[in-house]
Amino acid sequence: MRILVLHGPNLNLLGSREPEIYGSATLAEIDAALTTRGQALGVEVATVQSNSEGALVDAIQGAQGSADGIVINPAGYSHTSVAIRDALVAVGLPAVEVHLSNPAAREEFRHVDLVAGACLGTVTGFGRDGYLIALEQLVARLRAR
Ligand code: CA2
Repeated sequence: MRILVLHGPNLNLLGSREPEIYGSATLAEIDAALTTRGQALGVEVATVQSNSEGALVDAIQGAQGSADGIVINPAGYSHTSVAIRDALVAVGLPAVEVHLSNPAAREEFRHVDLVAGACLGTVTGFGRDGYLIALEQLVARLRAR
């Protein structure tokens, strides 16, 4: 089983700024933890970060035929991107959305999430652990199919 993990814009900055909101783990540390958890679960994990909406859409389209499911933190695009939502619906792969912080407890513009409805579920507010929860839940649901 292969899982694609997608990180959206600015998440490459993790660990350098705003640790009180996003935690102190770097993206490389999160990716390493996902790879290790993937090995324990017996699944292959591939990770991609992009600051570009189009590149994220391309990666979602490219997952068709090469991955069984998607974990995605669309970051700021969560609140604006019809294109990412449409891509997830178009490929039809099961996806789980993750947010390090809890957008519902933050500014009002973060309360709108255009991507959530294209996902099986969303994990918010648990920092780095949210990615691991999302991976475990996605794998469990794929195995139950
Ligand atoms: O909580 C999350 O995971 C978010 O997806 C993070 C996005 C934000 O726009 C969403 O509302 C919630 C922002 C990612 C920016 O990441 C940074 C990391 C370090 C320093 C500055 C930004």
